[in-house]
Amino acid sequence: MSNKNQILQPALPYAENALEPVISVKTIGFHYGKHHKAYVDNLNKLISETEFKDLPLEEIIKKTAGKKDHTGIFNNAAQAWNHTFFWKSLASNGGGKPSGVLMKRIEESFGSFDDFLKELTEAAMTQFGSGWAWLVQDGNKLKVMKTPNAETPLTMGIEPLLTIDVWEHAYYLDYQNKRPDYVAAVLDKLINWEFVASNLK
Ligand code: MN3
Repeated sequence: MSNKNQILQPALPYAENALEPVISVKTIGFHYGKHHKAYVDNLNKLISETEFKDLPLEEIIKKTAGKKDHTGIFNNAAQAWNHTFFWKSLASNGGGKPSGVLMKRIEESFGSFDDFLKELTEAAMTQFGSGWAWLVQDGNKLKVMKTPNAETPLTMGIEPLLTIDVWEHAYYLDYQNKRPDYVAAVLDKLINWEFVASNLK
C-alpha cells in the first residue's frame, strides 16, 4: 500500500453503551462500527493513488469541497470528520445547560437558551433527508445552521461548535421515523457542553 499516512478513525470518546438509553449500544455499533468506519475505509481507498494521500483530513476536505471531479473523496472525508465531531459533541452525562462564556454568547446571539434550543431543534427537524444540524461561530456571533448529506461548516470559513447527525442511520433503530424524539432526547441528555465551549474562538 502506498498510503502510508492512512486517515485513522479515532476511538469513540466513551464506551459503546455509554449513551444508553438515548442512543442504544446497537445503534452505536452500526453507526460508529459500520457507517463511520466505512467512510474512513472508503476515503483511504479513494485517496491512495492521488495527491491527497498524505494530507491531513481537514486539508482533504477543504481541497475537494465543491470540486466535481472529487465528489467521492469529499463526501467520505467530510463524513469521516463530521462523525468524529459528532461523537465528541455527546457525553453520557451531558445535556442540561452550558455555563460561563458559552452561555453568555448563546444568550447574546439568540436572546435566550430556550430560543437557541428552539432554533437548533427546528434546523434538525427541517433538514430534508440526510444531513446535520450545527451550532457555529461566525465572527463573534453564534448561529444555527443545517447542512445536507456530507456538507460541513469547515469549508465555509466558520467555526463548528456542535453538531447533531440527523441521517436516518443515527436514530432509526431506536426511534424509527420519530426524528423529533431523537433530537429532543439528545439535546436534553447528551450534549457535551464542555466540548462545545472548548471550540469557541
Ligand atoms: Mn451518521
